[in-house]
Amino acid sequence: MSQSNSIKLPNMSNYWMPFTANRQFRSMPRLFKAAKGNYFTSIDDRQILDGTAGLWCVPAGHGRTEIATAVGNQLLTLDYAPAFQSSHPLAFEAAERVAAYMPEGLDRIFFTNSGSESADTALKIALAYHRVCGNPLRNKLIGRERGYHGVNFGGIAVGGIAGNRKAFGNGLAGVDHIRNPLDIAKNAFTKGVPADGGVALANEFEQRILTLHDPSTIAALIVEPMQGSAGVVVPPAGYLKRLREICTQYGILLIFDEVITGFGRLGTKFGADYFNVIPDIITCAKGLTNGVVPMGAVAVKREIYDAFMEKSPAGAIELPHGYTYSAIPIACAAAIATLDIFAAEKLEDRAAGLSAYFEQAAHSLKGLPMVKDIRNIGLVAGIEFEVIAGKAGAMAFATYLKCFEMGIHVRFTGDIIAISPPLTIEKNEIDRIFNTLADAIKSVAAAGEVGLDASNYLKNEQAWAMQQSL
Ligand code: PXG
Repeated sequence: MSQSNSIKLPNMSNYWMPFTANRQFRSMPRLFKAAKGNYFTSIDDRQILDGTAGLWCVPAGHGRTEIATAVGNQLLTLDYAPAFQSSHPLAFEAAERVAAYMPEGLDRIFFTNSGSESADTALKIALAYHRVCGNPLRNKLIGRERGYHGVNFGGIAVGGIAGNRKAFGNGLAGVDHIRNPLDIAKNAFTKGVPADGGVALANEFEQRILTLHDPSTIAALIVEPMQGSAGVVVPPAGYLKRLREICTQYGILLIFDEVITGFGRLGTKFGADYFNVIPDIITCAKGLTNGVVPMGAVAVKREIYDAFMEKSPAGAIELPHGYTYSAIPIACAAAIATLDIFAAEKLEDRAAGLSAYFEQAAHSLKGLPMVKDIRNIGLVAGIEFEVIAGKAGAMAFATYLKCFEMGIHVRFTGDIIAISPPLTIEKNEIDRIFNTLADAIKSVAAAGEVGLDASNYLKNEQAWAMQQSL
């Protein structure tokens, strides 16, 4: 802590930070300057264990030279090729590799630059698919309460997190939501997948939403196999399978948003593999390039792609959609290098092998003060706190800050802490994450009002911030 005088902070006036309390951040900046393996180096030269794989996006660990070399070489060979009406060989190779990694049948790949763009792309493909098939009135989109599908207009319309929607107007018309599967009263502290209630919950889609709208008006249902951003919501057994059956029965496309669950997070390639339920469309991003170059992908069943190819007029652009940076060479290089690492290191199997140990460690927090529920699946855990009246979110935020002080990076959302380490995590590091988290929870809870006051954490950072504002 004595190093604070030597820290040179950037001028923080100009950068408007995403999903961040900007004013508060400037008073206690949390800055990283390097990363390697499972650790960040903070600006004051502390090693911070990455309990979140960045923002769920660095499954293979930080600073992978294979990816850096591939990207660097690619930049010096072909930096850019026009993405519309021309392309480059690596785009096709990346698509072939992604297709091979997808569940069987989802082998037509559209590239985007983020999870948000993947969600909006998938929704547009669903609408355009029904239109090209002669069903333009099948144009409603169904999401789920507490769902997160990024921040673009389509994504927030089908998304179900009120805070991400309320400031941005009326969104898309023709959207509705199925119920959220979280039932703490019934399932608190369940290890892994809750056993009961899945089919009944999924049946509500048919009984409530389809009855209300008429199934013939619904284009697609989009869900995350496991809701990540909403605080790790694991669906009960049978739920996704039943949603699949209902969608198939009524000709509704089922989209799995696998931006978080893709690339090994659950101990399988995709959530679809974990739950053994194959959707019509999968969206992904994040782990696709190990988080280092923005890239997303939308994988569609071949029949969907074929419908566009067969039914569009000859010579027409079948899907008037795409981005300047769709399949930009460096992203393709990064994706191929990442898939090579997954193949060589079998990271999905590694995650599966660690998941029982991780589950045990996560559930060791049961009984700590304020802990209301613990949920887990694969290498993901959510620890939900009791809400303190008038101070929603304060417990989780203070816990996050305390963990940061203690050298562990965790995520907070509302009153929930989420843990999702790189799949390269070691057992002793899993211990360290949960032991530190336990200490942080105890310390925050024991300090009462003082413990909940964010300004009592990261004093060193506050000292730097003061120096800057002088
Ligand atoms: N879909 C899902 C399921 C996501 O989790 C997106 C789409 C959007 O991806 P982009 O690349 O546009 O951000 C996401 C992103 C968190 C957290 O800690 C989650 C996300 C992003 C940042 C933080 O919960 N999910």
